[in-house]
Amino acid sequence: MEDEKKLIQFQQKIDQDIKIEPRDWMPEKYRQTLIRQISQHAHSEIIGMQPEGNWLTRAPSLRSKKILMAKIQDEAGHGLYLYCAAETLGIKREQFLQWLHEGKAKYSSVFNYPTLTWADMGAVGWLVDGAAIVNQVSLQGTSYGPYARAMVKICMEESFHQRQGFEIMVQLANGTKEQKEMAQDAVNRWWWPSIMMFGPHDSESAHSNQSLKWKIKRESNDELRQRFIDKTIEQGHHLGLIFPDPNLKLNPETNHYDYSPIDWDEFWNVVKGNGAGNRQRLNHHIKAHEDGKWVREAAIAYAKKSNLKQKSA
Ligand code: FAQ
Repeated sequence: MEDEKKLIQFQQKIDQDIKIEPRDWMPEKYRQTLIRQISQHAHSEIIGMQPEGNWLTRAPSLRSKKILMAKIQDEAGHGLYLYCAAETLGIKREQFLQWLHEGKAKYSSVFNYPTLTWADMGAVGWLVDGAAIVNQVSLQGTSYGPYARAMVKICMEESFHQRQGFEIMVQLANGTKEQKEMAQDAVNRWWWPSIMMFGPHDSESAHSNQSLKWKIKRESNDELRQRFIDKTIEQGHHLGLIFPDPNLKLNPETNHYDYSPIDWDEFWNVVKGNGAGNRQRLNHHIKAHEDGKWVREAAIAYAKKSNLKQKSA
């Protein structure tokens, strides 16, 4: 009875758009859903540094190297904000990483694709960050306070990332014949993985109904995917590049772009760990985590020592 009353009050708060804070009562399933989604979001930011890090040593100018470094550094910061938000739900960072390493926690499917050319740095920024922004702008209104506040800061930086990618695409699309071909090839390879980032169609999405009711998600996977497609097509036209979908047409009745069926077999194959880069991404993360163990231990020992000093002073 007590819990039922609490549940009704909880839903009333959600319906009134009052943020839920770490010390507030919350249903266990709400907490578990947040732990899953926020930690997976954090892992995506961190694993997402790898395909871009791949190009740091080969960026074509000092300017582009500097900008790419700043972008990757931002992604690390986003991972940190999100791990901190997830930790307010009573789980330690080390546990999140263990779940990732054991394959129990996911990260975005899109980061399992290889970045083969410099144009991929353009396509990732333009399309992958572009898709991430559409999703994250919506999540600024999520019902859990620490997650919503992390999103506000992240969104400001993501818009710079999207522009970094678009700038590369503009340069290549207006460059030599070879550069334009490189840009087109990157769009051919990154378009569908970006569309898939939004997750399964609403009818197949296991968590959407409850997450929308609790306002963890503010809009559905398909609504966000459609918004991304509609705004990105116009940008593609500006670049003079062609999207790899012959059915991409503005529907005068809906005023949205229609698109071809998504290859869900490919999506689930990648999500289940069988994409081109899954093993490499995870092994790299595990190795970096193990190699950095002594640094974490030294930092903790140093913090303890300086705490003791402060207390005795
Ligand atoms: N990849 O019932 P739903 C970025 C899973 S940040 C892998 O619809 P939900 C920045 C899903 O987890 C990109 N798995 O699930 C950047 C669930 O499995 P589970 C990350 C996916 O949670 C740019 C199952 O399918 N953004 O890119 C994917 O309600 C460049 C059923 O799906 C976020 O994480 C996928 N794409 O909705 C960084 C945003 N989609 O957990 C570096 C926050 C679905 O039961 C470089 N997350 N699944 O085992 C969300 O908005 C939601 O979690 C969704 C999925 C929309 C991703």
